Amino acid sequence: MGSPVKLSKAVKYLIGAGLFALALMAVHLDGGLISSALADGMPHARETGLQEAATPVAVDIHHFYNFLLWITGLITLFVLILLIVVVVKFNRKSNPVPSKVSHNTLLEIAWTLVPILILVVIAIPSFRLLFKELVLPPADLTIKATGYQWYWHYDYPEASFGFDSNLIAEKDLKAGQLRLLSVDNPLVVPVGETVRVQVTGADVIHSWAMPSFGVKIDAIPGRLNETWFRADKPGTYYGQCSELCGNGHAFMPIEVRVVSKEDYATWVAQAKQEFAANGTGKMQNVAGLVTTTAVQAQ
Ligand SMILES: [Cu+2]
Repeated sequence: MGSPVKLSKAVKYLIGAGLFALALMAVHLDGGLISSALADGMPHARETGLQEAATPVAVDIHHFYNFLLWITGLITLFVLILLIVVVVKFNRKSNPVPSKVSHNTLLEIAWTLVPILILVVIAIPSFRLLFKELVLPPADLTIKATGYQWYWHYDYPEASFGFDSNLIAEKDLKAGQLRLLSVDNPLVVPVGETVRVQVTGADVIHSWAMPSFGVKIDAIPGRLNETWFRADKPGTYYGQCSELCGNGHAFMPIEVRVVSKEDYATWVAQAKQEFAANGTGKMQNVAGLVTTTAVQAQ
């Protein structure tokens, strides 16, 4: 430091870093807007935001995410300004005789209290969101998702049927089906109804994750986890197992079709017969719904 050339270089680096951080933030917020335009519950190339929210919980997660992005952005900007002031005003050349001040009570109280206040402001919506996710509202429908190496099995205990849901291999994809996301038997749920999802693992830990629903919950052998969603728009939504579960981890996607109540009733009637007839539709360990025991892999 000291020479004007070095000084201007340092300031330039700082300003450059600050602008880069702000640009990243802007692109991120913008990415959220871009992805909102695509209402189809799947990831897209080059998007930087979150997948479009399809449930009230996901909407709240997006709000909280944007809120945090603003707070962290403003703090970053504030620290950047302080650093620039220090570099410009207090270098050896412009400030040859340093101040001997060792403390300032008011300043010290302020820099303790302000971060506490910021954390409280973050904690309030954070806890509200956690409660919304974890306290299940009365459900219209219960579904049990069991993770296997490497596919999902779904049970509809109220309608007494279940089925396996397997990835469609790349060579078998038909028009409109997605590589690594489409499955042979998707989960089907009625639109606008509260669905309770009970999740467990049959062999190792998996994770049932649906980004557009704001749901990600571990599927743990010997334990029954619960979550919920209410999809407000009909459509097809995709998710993936999100816990490294072995070499087929990338090949056990989740496909959820959200359909009208009438279509759902028709599908249930058909599915009961179809899955009973082909033998894959046996309900698996219904006792697990209430006793939280593990589903046996055999
Ligand atoms: Cu898995």
